[in-house]
Amino acid sequence: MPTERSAPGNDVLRYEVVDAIATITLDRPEALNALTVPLKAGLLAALRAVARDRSVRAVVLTGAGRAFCAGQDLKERLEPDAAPLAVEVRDRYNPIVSAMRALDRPIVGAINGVAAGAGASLAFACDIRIAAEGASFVLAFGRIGLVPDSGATWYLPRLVGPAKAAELALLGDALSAADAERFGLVMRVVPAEALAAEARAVATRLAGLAPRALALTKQALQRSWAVDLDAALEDEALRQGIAGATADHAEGLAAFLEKRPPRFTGE
Ligand code: T3D
Repeated sequence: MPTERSAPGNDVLRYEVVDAIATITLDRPEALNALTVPLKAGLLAALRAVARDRSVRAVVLTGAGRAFCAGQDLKERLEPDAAPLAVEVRDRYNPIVSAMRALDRPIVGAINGVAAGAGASLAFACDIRIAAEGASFVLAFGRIGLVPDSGATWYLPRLVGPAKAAELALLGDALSAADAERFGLVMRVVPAEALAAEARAVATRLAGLAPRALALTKQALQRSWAVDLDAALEDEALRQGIAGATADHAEGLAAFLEKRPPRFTGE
């Protein structure tokens, strides 16, 4: 059972790979997993480790303790050597969101508690979210005179629609897990004690599917947001040509005809 920590010298993030599933845990529970420079570096390193490790077929992103992530660590921000805000966002937040989007494996967000500020943005950038009953999403940026960042203005309208996104972004009210499920932001809400198992079960299902088809599907869904229908139709045709040429497609067909579960290899 291989287990490793991701970023050398980083004690605020856990990275474990077990049975084709990488679990990334933000691990500063005393500060609600608020994002410091080392935590952001660790998260990016973990995502890059997944990108390199073809044995990983799905990722679970979660937080230690009672919160998922409280966004930027506001105490660190007051330190004299803190980078200017635009630089911090451009150089340390945006690469994480880009890496999550570019990763050709699905990311399941196990939202174990409050996801605030950039912590909410990280949750939005996951491909699927499952929430604990007490979890919530708070676009806390406005409360401290900032604007939503780390992809929140891009993801949120697409996930919950423009009206709800405007309400959440402008007022900064907390969206409960139950309401998040009602708006389709989370796939399922479960008791806190069931969250890890539930997220792992979804990740295990994903890990059993054809990796190439999943990667192509993730890309196609994201690309669809930027193109018109004609372009999306052509994009689907191209991707189907690629998927159709894989050994996994042949295996899927054979398994169907032989009435047995498929064994996908990623070939
Ligand atoms: O670099 C840049 O700044 C640009 C990027 C910006 C991206 C952003 O994320 S901006 C938004 C930053 N985040 C916030 O504004 C959220 C701040 N936190 C809160 O509003 C609340 O803590 C929560 C709604 C998340 C949870 O409330 P509650 O009542 O459950 O917990 P609490 O008592 O407020 O917090 C518990 C502890 O965590 C507390 O520490 P203490 O007093 O027990 O030692 C609190 O200070 C700490 N904590 C919570 N959030 C942060 C934090 N410490 C540092 N930074 C935080 N963001």
